[in-house]
Amino acid sequence: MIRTIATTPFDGQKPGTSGLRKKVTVFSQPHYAENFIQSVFDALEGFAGQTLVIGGDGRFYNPQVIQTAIRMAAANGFGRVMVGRGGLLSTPAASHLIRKYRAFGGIILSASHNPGGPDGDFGIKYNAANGGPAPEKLTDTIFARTRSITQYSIIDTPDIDLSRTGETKAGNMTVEVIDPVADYAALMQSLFDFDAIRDLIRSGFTMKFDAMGAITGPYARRILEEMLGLPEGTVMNGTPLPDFGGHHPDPNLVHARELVDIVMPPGGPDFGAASDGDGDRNLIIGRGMYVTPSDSLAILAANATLCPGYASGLAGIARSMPTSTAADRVAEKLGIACFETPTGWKFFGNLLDAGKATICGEESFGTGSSHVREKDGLWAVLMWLNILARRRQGVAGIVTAHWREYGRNYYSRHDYEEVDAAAAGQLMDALRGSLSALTGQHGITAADDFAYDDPVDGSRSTGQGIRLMFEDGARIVYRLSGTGTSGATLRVYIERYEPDASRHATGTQEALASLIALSRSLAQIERYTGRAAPTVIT
Ligand code: VG1
Ligand code: CO
Repeated sequence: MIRTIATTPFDGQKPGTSGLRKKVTVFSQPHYAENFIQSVFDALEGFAGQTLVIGGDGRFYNPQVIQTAIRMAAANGFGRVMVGRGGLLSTPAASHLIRKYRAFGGIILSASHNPGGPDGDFGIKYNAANGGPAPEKLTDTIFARTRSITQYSIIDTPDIDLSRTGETKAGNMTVEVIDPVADYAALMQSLFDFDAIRDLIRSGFTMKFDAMGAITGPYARRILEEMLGLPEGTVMNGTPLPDFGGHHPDPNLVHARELVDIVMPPGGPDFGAASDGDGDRNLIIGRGMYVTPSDSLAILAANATLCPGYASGLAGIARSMPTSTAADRVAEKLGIACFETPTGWKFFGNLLDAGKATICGEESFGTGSSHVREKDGLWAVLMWLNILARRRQGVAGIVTAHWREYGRNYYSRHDYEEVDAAAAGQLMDALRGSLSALTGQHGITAADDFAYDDPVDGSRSTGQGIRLMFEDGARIVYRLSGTGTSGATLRVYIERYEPDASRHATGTQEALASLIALSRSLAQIERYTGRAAPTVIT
């Protein structure tokens, strides 16, 4: 039944910040997905007879690649695959399953927050036995393999029926179709005080959760509506659709407009949240209050002991380099370590495995903890609910009290999307070349190209973003996105610390105005990209 198919390498199968992401039109070329999956298997050792978890965010082309991945896992000698019913698994749920059932690893089919549909994006990422994204060493091996691949193995078998839970066979391999939500929901119940949240809801608390037509619909309906008792309709856009219903499933103020318009005005619900295509990001808003992801990380860390799963305290906090330093102040007060890693969740894995960090976060709407090895959208929502239930204070009250205690880190990210890739590269090169000249000007006390030395395995990652650090603690960071699929996206991260509570009510863009102007002129953004302003501001 095993067939060996001759193939030739494709250019550009280099995994980015989070797996390989390309247009569906690229992925659906004959042998394209097969080449990448075989390269993943070729880069691994010792999986014969072991378990592989497979699932995806339900986007267009998911059903086809799920079947291919199952057939190839069987041909390559895995003993069992666990697949979410309908081929569905959120990224954090897949991470949990790998850990809980001691799988060898997992394949997650997703391009996360990137748009879906026939003209949208598709993606494949591999997660290792710890449940986390493949570390750079492994993604480098996978990439090298994609450049020399000559054949792949696949079994000849009809499509597996993934519509019902239960066991069947694909060749000699067992295929177990599981409820995608059950194990994850049980994990959430073990971490958070569901009784306290139910009491809060009975007291009249109201919320909306926007699944954005993507994977978290079934998870949110089960947990928020069925288990916690929020009324039906709390979950909006709750059915995973191949094109996400036309949504760009990126939970920020721009793309989650529908939710923001419901929650922000007076008279809106008490709380609003959203998650992205694959369920690992979160947006948190309260009536009249948007919580920046960097603040959310700091607030969750400061209040963690209110949640049963974290009652004994945190070992440490980790944040990606561009994330604001709000969490650092919390770590300092708690007397625990704070780690600064490059962008991408793969860098948190070692810290979590070694027990050095308990809570991690990125400015890009990602927060998570040691419960899995991915960021986790619904986890963050439930942690906020647990904190709201215990503090009996609104979101705005909690955020402003946090600023009063720790000071406020005004923070914004400006994205210049789909700019010319060569021009973006030149802009970064020019900045890199001017680092020493910039030091000493405009109050810049240090400027570098961020490099990270992993404190656990000693590996070094270079070229992770250009940092300009100012004497008053402000920062401007520049980096190019590693998840886009057309042209380049320049991300500019701007941060300023304001300790004085009487100055905490300024609008973010206004508070950062002079730094924003400087971020544009120093990098000569308009000259290189032709753009006078960013396309997305968060
Ligand atoms: C972006 C974010 C990064 C995040 C990554 C994957 O990467 O900036 O913080 O880890 O997306 O998230 P980049 O390289 O485009 O800046 V997800 O939800 O897309 O898996
Ligand atoms: Co995502």
